[in-house]
Amino acid sequence: MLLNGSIIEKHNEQRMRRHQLKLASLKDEFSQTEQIIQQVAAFQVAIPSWALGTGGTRFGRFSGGGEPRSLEEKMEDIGLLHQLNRSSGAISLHIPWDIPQDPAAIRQLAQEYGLKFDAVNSNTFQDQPGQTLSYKFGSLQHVDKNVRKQAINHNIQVIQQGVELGSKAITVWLSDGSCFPGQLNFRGAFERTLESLGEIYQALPSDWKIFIEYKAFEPNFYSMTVGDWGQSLLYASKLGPKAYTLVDLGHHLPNANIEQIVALLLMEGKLAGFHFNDSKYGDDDLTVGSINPYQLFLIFNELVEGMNARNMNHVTDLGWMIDASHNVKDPLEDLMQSVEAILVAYAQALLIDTPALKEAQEANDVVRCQEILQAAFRTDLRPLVAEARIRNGGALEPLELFRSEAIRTSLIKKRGEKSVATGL
Ligand code: PSV
Ligand code: MN
Repeated sequence: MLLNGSIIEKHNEQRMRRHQLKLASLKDEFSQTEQIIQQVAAFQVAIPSWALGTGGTRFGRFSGGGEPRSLEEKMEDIGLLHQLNRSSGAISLHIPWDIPQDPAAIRQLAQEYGLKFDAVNSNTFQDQPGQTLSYKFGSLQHVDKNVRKQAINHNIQVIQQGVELGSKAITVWLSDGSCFPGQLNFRGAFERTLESLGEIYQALPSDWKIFIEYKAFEPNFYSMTVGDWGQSLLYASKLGPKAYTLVDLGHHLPNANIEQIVALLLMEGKLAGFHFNDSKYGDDDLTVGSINPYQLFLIFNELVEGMNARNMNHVTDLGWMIDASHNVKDPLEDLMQSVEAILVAYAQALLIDTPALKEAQEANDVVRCQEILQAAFRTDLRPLVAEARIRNGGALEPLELFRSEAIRTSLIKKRGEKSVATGL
């Protein structure tokens, strides 16, 4: 369901005076506010098709009701999100959780909601009903060539489905690995995986990219065959110029310096983009910016500085996606919070006085370096993000409006208390 435009206008009018006051104060203090507003207004974050429903753990799943029952309803939800925040104009599909049965109709629907199709994701970490061979002991790494072939063919099919929708990249995340020492010959697993990825790479259209996502552990707990950024980069380098490393913020060992990883991948021209989320312990898939917003800001600092150094387009040259799971929050509210956190971190990174930071770095003035970074991080730039949103026709306070319009209640009425969205 989309809201009538007049509801958004009324909502904005009621809050406009306060907003203008806060905006004026920022404009008064900083010379670059207009530039930041324009850059934030252009920035889009893709919403994963698998995160519109309630997530769960192996201990249970507590549905909040009104979950989308089909790909069309998921797109309806993202259409609403995008109407409210104007920054969620893309969807990332996970196949076979969401197979577009009628690609032309799905494309038409996406156009109506103003959505693009971001990277498509393959799935060889679960066995599907009726599947011939099992992925219990891996997919692209498997010792049995037939299993590898099945997994390769699935990835090629996903590319073909993506082509029909206008996607330009496939993200491959493998759960392949081993649970016990001795189970796997590491070199053999790497070589088989590389060979399989090579076949998928050959099937990429000329204007497509392949994103290789790494993860330190889970579901395998002794080794992962794409376990860290070094291994991913090794695959990507060997595969060729269309292969890149995808960073999911939850896929590192505790305390990893993700911003440094990002800086070096960017330097090498091998950073694909992100699966944004936040975590305290592992792959917690929590709301972006809910646990460690400073880390998110430091990542954006490296991104802005690194992309500028390579003359990259902030909006189109990397893949910006959320990969989160919502166990206790309303998925749409959670996604609104995540998108807002990403935009705030981006805006703050744009505010950093880069020449001054460079100067302080050259002078080994460590104190000043910290002051410069934290001056930007501690400035409340939410009014700039809100201004970008309303200039694009969105709501000043998307979350408030979502609640005051009782949108979840309407969705429950329409879809029922017990509807279950596909995904994890
Ligand atoms: C794996 O943990 C992962 O991050 C991959 O991106 C999967 O595609 C996704 O989560 C599944 O929820
Ligand atoms: Mn991910």
